[in-house]
Amino acid sequence: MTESQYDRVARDSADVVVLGAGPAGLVLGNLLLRAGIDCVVLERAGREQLHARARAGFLVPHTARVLERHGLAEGLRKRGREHGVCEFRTDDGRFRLDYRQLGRGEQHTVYPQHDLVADLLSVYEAGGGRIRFGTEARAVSGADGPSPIVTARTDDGRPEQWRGRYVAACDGRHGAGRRSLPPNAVRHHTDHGVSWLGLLAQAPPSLDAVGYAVHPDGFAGHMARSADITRYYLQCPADATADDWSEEQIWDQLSRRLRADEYGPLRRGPIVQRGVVRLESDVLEPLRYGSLFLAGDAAALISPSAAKGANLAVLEAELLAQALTAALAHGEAAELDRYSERCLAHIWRAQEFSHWMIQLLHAPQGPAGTAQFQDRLRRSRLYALRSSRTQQDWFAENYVGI
Ligand code: RFL
Repeated sequence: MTESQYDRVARDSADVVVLGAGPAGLVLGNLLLRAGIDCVVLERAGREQLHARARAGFLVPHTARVLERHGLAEGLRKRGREHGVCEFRTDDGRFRLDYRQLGRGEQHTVYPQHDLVADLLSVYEAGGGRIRFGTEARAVSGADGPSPIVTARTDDGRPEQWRGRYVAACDGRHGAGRRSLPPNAVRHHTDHGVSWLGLLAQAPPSLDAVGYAVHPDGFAGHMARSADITRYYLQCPADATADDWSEEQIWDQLSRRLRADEYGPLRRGPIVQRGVVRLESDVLEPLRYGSLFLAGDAAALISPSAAKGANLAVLEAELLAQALTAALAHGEAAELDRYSERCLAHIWRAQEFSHWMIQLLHAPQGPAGTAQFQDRLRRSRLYALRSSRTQQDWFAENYVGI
């Protein structure tokens, strides 16, 4: 950039520059705002896009408690629905786990992620929070010093620079936070070798439970989202594209795998959203690089098999807000030093359980002999889950815990 171009770059500052307005960025933004910390949120998408992005729905009790604790739970309290039963459908019949009666006796709250994002945004803006839509962070530089700089570009092509004392990268797995890490950053990554066709159907739920179908044709899942929207998953080939199936084929496959003939028909309706999700996981270690901190999917990507991603994002955002507040308002930096370690303990626990779920729900791949052996292990795992109270308590604690 020449000097005259540099002069035309809009420059601004905030104590904390937050990248991304997903659950992580907006919980963090709200908590900083409440604590009187000067912050700004830079978001690549427009407001309408944020309101329309349907993703997660199952929130664990810890997430509800965080939102409640900070006055962010009004929508969740009014429109969220409690949910505490899952049903497995297998070759050996079906069984239900009422996890409200197991483990710690806790349950999920079903509340669509885009509604949560809309709530967080409206509280943030009502409190005077600064947010810049249509502003894509390109890079973070100077994170090894006291005033990191975020280089950004607006939708209409204008370059911007934001100087902060800290940068919180909450901009997901493809964001600028990850792209700006030093070469010594460690990324533990695994591809689980499984793809799902993720579907949103404009149809009421077909079961009064989360449905997990373990079928020779592949996994199928059923999760209520609201009275008239249901999320379904269909395991699909790795090279599949979202449009490979007609709506009729999708419903036929879902019915077959969820064994509708035996257990009752599915309530069909138009498929309003579809996309292929590759089940991958990764964890960045550490989550801090000088004055740059990672949270949410930017810190660790987790496969949706155990519905933990948005919940981890909220947990990390609260820990980061506490640590940044201690540093900026009270001059205590110890919590910032502990942030990475504290989050990683939760992240790895969630990764392990999510990995266990993947192994439970999908036929193993690989050479025939090994795959057969693994398949027997999987059946044994299902049997233990069906018959052992100890195993069920362990499942429940991990399923709704974080
Ligand atoms: P998000 O939600 O991706 O938000 C990141 C934001 O950053 C913006 N952004 C940028 N902004 C500025 N500059 C850049 N360079 C930027 N790059 C990106 C994006 O526009 C976006 O607004 O990340 P965050 O906040 O970390 O939250 C993570 C969760 O969204 C994610 O983990 C969950 O959706 C995962 N997940 C689920 N998690 C649950 O806890 N329970 C569930 O039931 C659940 N179901 C799911 C899921 C994820 C799914 N997909 C799409 C993989 C179901 C599915 C199908």
